Amino acid sequence: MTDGKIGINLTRHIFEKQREYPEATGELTGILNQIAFAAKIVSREVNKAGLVEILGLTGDKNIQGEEVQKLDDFANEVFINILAKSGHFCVLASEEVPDVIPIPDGYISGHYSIAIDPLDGSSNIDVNVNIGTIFSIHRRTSEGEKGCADDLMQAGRKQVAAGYVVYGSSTMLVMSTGNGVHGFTLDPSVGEFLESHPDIQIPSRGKTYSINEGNYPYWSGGVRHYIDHLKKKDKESGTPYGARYIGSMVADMHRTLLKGGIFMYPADNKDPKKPHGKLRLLYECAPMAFLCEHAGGAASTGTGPVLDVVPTELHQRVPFFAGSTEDVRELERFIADYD
Ligand code: AHM
Ligand code: MG
Repeated sequence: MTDGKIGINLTRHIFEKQREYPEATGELTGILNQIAFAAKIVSREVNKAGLVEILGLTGDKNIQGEEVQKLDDFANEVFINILAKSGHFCVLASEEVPDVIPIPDGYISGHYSIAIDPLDGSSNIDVNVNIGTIFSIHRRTSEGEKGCADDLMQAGRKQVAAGYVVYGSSTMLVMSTGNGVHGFTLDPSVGEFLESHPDIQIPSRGKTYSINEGNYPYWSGGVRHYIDHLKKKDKESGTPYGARYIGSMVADMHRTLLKGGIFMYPADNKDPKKPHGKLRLLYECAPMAFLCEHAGGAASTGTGPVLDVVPTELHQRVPFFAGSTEDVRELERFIADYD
């Protein structure tokens, strides 16, 4: 039994925020409802994955050359099906699909574009560790009946909304429409996302760093010196920092948003085919950067704001450093001094 006090749900939250902006059309409410609907279906499947043998590899490789797992396929299909037919979008992009995804014939072409990573952290699916969905929404810029790649290839700064869903010990949706960053937790008993983390603010400095340190020999001097610095004993700078790395960007960024610190996936020289690191600009870095900045933090490529990068390729990768502003600025200073 509860005391009858129930948090406001996602729909009411967006509706109330939109009332503060009389020019808003209300369309974002519909968009976020469709995302929440798809997320609930994926969440249900993630929770029972071990029971129904949906885990495991399909044997296929995705366009990044990585093994595709069954849950990736499922999440990809659910999100594309729901979003492409929602009437809100003119074109879609997904990590799992090489080209832009058009709206199927017979369905309305809407005013927005959306880029998604339907199930991020795929290496963690088989081991019951948090995974997530990331989304980035832009207003349509092209004219004509159908949308095109230009509607997706816009700087992150121009996003009208972005967010992620983390499938963890509970399922949470964290999003921003440019008016604060807000977190909602799925109450499975009523099937609603209820506001649980209003107005998330990243502390200006954290105490943890999050990076795949096995790549140390492949990083630039600036990144290596920065990590060395974080591990030195120095009362004044608050070091040594603690290390936390899950290997699911959504989970690592979720912790960073709530607790502060810095998450990093730098460029490295491990694989000549990936000179800019591993993470993708459109549906991983730009939406996370949008959330970071709107929560009072920062997100950088090491030399400038991630949100100012104008995409040149759909599946472009960029170095990524995000979290507490003072930590990100310090990293930038190391890169400027050593690289
Ligand atoms: P994915 O989209 O194939 O799941 O890859 C992205 C993931 C991120 O969630 C995470 O930050 C990163 O890969 C971890 O990479 P690594 O195993 O190299 O540390
Ligand atoms: Mg991914």
